[in-house]
Amino acid sequence: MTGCLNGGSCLLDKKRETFSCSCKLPWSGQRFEVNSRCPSGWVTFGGSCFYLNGTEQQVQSDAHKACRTMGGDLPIIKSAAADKFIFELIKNGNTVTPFGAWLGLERVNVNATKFRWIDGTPLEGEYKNWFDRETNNQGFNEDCVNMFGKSIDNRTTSRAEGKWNDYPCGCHKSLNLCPVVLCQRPLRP
Ligand SMILES: [Ca+2]
Repeated sequence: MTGCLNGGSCLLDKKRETFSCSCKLPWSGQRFEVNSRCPSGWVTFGGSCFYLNGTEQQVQSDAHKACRTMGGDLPIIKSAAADKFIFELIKNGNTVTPFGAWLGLERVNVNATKFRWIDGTPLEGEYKNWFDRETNNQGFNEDCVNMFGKSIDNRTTSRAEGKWNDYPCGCHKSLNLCPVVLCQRPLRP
């Protein structure tokens, strides 16, 4: 891929033989940055590449595997800016569900009170963005985490958009309550 598929502008860095572009997403017209140091079809933000797979994924560990197959992993959010970027991405995806996307954040142990990112960083003392009264560990069964997506059909409140929620690691796909897969990987050197 040498630029945008659907309109946009690119900057070429001849010295490094790389490019970065501001491209429109084909399905929404929203602009995102694309960089030749990411695989084709991925967008970039803050030194990482992101790929939004529009498939609702029932089991968090399967989402994890899907990302690993592509050389990435589930997203890790350590700043308000990255958090905002990821919500923009999922709300402009070609599949939008109120349950948003799986995050790379897990309870340290089943029913433990503490969480850690999949890179091993404890959540304690780091940026966080839980929704009101979360984490609630509903049914003592919420060891994984999703970011709420765009509120549609009144199935979630609009106040929840972009906020985090502890969630069962296996969701109810038949009820359309599943997050989609979003993957993150570093920019190639
Ligand atoms: Ca919860």
